[in-house]
Amino acid sequence: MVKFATRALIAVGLSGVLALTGCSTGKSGGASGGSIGDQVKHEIIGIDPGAGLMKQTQQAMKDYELTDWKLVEGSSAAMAAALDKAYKDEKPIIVTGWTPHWMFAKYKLKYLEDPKGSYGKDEEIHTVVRNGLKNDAPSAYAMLDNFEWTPDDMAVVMSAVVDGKDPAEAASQWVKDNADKVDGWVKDLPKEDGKKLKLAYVAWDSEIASTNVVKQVLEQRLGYKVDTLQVEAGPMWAGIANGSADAMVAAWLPTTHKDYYEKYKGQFEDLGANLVGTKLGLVVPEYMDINSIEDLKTK
Ligand code: PBE
Repeated sequence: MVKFATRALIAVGLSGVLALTGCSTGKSGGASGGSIGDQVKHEIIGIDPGAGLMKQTQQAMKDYELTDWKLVEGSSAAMAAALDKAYKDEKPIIVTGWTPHWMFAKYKLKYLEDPKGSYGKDEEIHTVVRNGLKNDAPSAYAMLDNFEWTPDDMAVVMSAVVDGKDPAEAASQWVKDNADKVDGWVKDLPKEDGKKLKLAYVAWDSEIASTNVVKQVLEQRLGYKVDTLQVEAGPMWAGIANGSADAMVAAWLPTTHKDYYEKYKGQFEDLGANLVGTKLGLVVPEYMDINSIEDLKTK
C-alpha cells in the first residue's frame, strides 16, 4: 500500500515536471540569462500546500518583498523530480527544502541564508498521539514515547527508498541492522496478538522513512497490526485530534506545524521529540551564484 502510494506520487511528480518544463523557453541556463528571477521565471518550486514549509515560504516572500514571485504548489516527489531535471542540465532552480532529506547527499546544494529568520530555528520532529491511546494500547504508547533516532539513521532509510527499495523493506532492513537501538524502544514491553493501530503520515520523504520504521517495530517486536494512512498535513493533525488515527511521528515543531498545533490543542498528546537537528528553507544548487534570500530581489 505504501509502495503503491509512493509510485503514484512519483507518477504525479513526473507529470508535474512535464507541465513545468513544457512551457520553459529552454534558454534560462547559466549566469548569462538576466536576473536570477528572470532565469527561474520568478518561480519557487514548492511542495504540498498543507506543508508548514509552504506557509513559511509565503512568509519569507513577504519578509523579503518578493512580490512578483510565485510559489508553485505540487508535492515532495514533484519538487524532487524538478530539481533532478534542472540539476542534470545545470539549470538554475529554487526549491523549498528541508533536512533530513536525501537530496543533500545526491546533489551539491546549499540553503539560501535567511537573515530575517522567516524559517524559524531549532525545529524538532515530534511524536503525537490521540488522547486515550495510553489506556487503549499502553505498549504502543510506550514504544512511541521511547522512539527516538538521528538524522543519520533516517538518512539510511531515505536513501534506500530513493534508490528504489520498497519503503517497508528499507525500514525492515534498518530495524534488523539496528537491533540494539530498537531493543531500547521496546524494552520490557508485552507483546500483543494482532491488535490494530493506525499511523497517519504525509508523503514527505523523511516521514515515509520514520513511519515505516515505527510500523515495522510495532509489528515485528510488539505484535501489532499497523495500518498506515497517507494523508495531507491538515487531515493528519485532524485525524489524531478526532481519534480516527492513533499516532503520527511527523509533527514538525515548534514553528512549522504551529498552526495545526494551536488549532487542535488539548485534543492530542505530544510525546516530545523523536529527532532533532532539522532545518528548512530555500535550497539551490551550489553552481548558482546566490547565497541569501535577499539576493532574489537584488541579483
Ligand atoms: N516538511 C517535511 C514538512 C514537515 C516534514 C518540512 C516538508 C512541512 O513543511 O510541513
